[in-house]
Amino acid sequence: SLKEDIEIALNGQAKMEAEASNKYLAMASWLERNGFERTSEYLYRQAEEEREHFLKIFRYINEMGGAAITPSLGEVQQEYPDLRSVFEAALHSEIAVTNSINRIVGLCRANNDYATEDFLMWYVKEQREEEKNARRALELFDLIDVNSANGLYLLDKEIAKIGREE
Ligand code: OFO
Repeated sequence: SLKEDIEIALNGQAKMEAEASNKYLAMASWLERNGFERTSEYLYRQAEEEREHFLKIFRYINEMGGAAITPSLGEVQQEYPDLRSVFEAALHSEIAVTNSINRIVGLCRANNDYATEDFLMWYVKEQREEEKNARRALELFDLIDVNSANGLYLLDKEIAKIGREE
């Protein structure tokens, strides 16, 4: 069974994953509306992955005898000034998720909840990968000149490859 503190923290994390999914969806839409076809596909996939992350926690809470609460989600940013700012926002969001997961792992340890700690290790690994990918996207902006003739086209193409290289 779940300690109350951990149940609350897991519901909070589920909400954060659902919000991450919505953020990626809005980013994918912005990219699609602005001609960035490939990165748009990439972030649509990310949106689906985050939805899975959400469901996985949601169902774990119930499996452990807790009560999974359907989160109400706030507004997400719909417009971005440029391509780079989308990927900056993605990295910030992933770092926030990592910090939150780490905080809950600490809570599990303090409460001797090894089952939940073990469950969360999947997220620890996943976040390592997602942060790496988000950092890699930003690195590409240093390698490819946005202002060159095909700069934006190339960035769209190269960033979209990141998710496929795993
Ligand atoms: Fe990348 O947020 Fe889920 O884990």
